[in-house]
Amino acid sequence: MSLSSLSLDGEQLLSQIHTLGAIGADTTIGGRTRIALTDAEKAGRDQVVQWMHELQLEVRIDRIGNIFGILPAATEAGNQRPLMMGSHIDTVRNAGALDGCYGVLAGLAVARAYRAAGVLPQRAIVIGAFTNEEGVRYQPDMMGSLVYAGGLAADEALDTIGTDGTRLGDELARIGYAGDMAPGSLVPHEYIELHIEQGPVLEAEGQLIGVVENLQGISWQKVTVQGTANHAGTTPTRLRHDAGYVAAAIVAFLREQVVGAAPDTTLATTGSLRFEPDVINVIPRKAIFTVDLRDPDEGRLRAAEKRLADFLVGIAEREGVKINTERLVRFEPVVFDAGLADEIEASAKRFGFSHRRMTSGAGHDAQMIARIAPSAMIFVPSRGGISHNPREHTDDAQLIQGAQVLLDVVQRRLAAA
Ligand code: HGY
Ligand code: MN
Ligand code: MN
Repeated sequence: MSLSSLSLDGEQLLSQIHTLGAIGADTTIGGRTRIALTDAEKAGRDQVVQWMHELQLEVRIDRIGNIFGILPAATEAGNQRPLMMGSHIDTVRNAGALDGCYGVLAGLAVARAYRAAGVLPQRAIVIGAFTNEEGVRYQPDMMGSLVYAGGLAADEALDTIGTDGTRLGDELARIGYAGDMAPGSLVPHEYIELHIEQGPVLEAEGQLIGVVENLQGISWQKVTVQGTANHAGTTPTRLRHDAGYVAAAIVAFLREQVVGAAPDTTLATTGSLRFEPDVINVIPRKAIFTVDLRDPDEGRLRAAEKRLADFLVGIAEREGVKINTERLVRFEPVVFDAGLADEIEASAKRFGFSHRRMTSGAGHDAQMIARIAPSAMIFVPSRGGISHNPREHTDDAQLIQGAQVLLDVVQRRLAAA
């Protein structure tokens, strides 16, 4: 079968990645920071909306601030169930320029290919930029796509209080993205998300395209240890109720006993940890930290959560502290649409791009949209497997190759429409 007839403007895609990557640039340690609903993220949103207008896309914003650019179909019937692409443009702190942004801008590149050819697709094409995929300021992550897929009520999401004490709905209104479209009202016929792998597999194996078949389960908790502040110099160890020691023991337990039980699949991360009163000569009275557990298998993920829960009971008793946990996120593993995965693989083959089927380690909006439409993902390599880091990098040629596969898959899916 021949390759798709439309052509991708790779240079424009790379240029837009660069331009968006400069918004929220961090001049101290590099990278950029566009945490959800901050002024920097608003600036990123405004830029993407402007590019959507330049492509004469209809721009719609839903109640949780998800942004949609719509390229209409050639016929009215084709507007009913659009083909959706997209990702997110919010970032973690000191992020790379590609995570999420690549998928949104590649979606615009697909729309641009249709515009450049002067043709309308058989089915409407929608490019989405979902709100708060990273979940750094407001949990859960993938929030905008979760609301869109009906997994979280919009009103509940709007009332979410962030780690900075702000209310999500107030911030959304403040940045001017409190839309009126009902989340989920544009029901996608199918959803394809192009994303960097953010891991080491494709580069290590010299593969160009990842055909993502599934995505691992995610469990986020906030753990609070309440001990007793006391003098660092006068308090014998046996009399201590040291929240700092307990937190450190839990983090060590996660690596040794939880990951240790399934070292090839279970992952555990404590990304945020703070002590109170947080001074050098006072035994911490309190430790507040996060636990991120992941595994592609639901049974192993549950076993990991249980191991941790049992350890918390024991150490609380031994050390005379109180331990509370708050669940922040719990998403089961997701299997993507086999037909779409086959289509992606066939496209990579046609281009002669090396490829392999794989699991996504990171969470993505596709895992939420998979609740309402057949969904799949395309990965491109990440240099050194680095992501959530200013050093995040994918070669220009690889970025263009991924977008070519996206365009090819979209055209084939629409030709079958
Ligand atoms: O946490 C994740 O995997 C995603 O980056 N939100
Ligand atoms: Mn992402
Ligand atoms: Mn991310």
